[in-house]
Amino acid sequence: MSNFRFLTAGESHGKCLTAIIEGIPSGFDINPDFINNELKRRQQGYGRGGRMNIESDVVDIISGIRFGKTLGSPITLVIQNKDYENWQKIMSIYPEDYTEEKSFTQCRPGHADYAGSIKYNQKDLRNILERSSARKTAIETAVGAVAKQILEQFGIKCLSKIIQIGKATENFEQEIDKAKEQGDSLGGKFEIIFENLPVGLGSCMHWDRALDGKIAQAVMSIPAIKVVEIGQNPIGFYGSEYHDEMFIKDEKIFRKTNNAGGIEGGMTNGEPLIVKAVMKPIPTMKKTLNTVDLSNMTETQAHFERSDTCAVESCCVVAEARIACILVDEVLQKFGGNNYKEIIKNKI
Ligand code: EPS
Repeated sequence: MSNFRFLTAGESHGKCLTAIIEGIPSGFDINPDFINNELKRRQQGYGRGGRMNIESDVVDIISGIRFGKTLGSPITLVIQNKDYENWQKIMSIYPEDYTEEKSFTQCRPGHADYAGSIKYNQKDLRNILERSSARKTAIETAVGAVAKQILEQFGIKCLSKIIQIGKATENFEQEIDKAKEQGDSLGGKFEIIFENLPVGLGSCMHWDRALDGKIAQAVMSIPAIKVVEIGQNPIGFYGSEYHDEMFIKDEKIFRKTNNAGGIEGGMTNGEPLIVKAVMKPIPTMKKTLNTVDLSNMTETQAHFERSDTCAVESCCVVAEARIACILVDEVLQKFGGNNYKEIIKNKI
């Protein structure tokens, strides 16, 4: 049973992106400036493409908040797609507006095009691209920014950093410039830390309640993520080297290491939660790949449309948001209650 749940809707070049969040108790502070700042963070980062010059994502909160506080009712968030102005005819809901402009059949290896076209029986791959695009992560970032603000009211804070871009562990911009010159794309690795989590979020009692499992699902399902790690990758360690020994001082348990990344037995153990993830290079590239044109089953080159050279920094912001949504649900389950006052009392 989830306390905090949400549903999003919206196509990449449709009118807007929308989310309805349900399960937030009344009385929590929510500041739209914080959400907009997170949206800005997601849009930035070296290596982003032309679409980011068109959009300047801003959230419109149309329900659930009054005078800066949650009402306990569903919260509705909307982000307009500015680019929709250029796509109105192509994205029209009316059959009489049908045009072949911008439709394509040359599937991009690595994207959702091929499997999506078979699954949803679509000849025009735009019908798959529009929802599978990472554009939808803008509204997920807004939802995560609501979750983060609630977590902050429990003293829980989030930090993150980029560890690697392509093969580089420094001079990231140079690495991205090189890929751009070659019409190529680059992935990378990032790390996210949540501090000050209470002990016992998640569960060791059922597989689907384990916190590490929930986090892995939430991060792995972000477009282009291929690897999720919690804490230190344990490959090659002896057990005596890997596990975080426990000590006691002034009646307080402490550890000198955090290889477990803050989770033992599917539950938080009071140490910082450390999540690392690897994003693959974006599959839409000027340097096109061999593929098949699904309209006539002949070999051709993959479809290219404006894209990003590298979106690892943005992806990291999205992953922070996804993890925040999992954590806020766990925190609200643990402390219970219908309003801020009740819940904070349960925490103490
Ligand atoms: C994105 C918007 C998209 C892409 C990118 C993410 O805009 P457009 O398709 O109009 O250029 O820049 O999408 C992908 C990387 C992808 O694989 O679909 C955004 O808002 O983040």
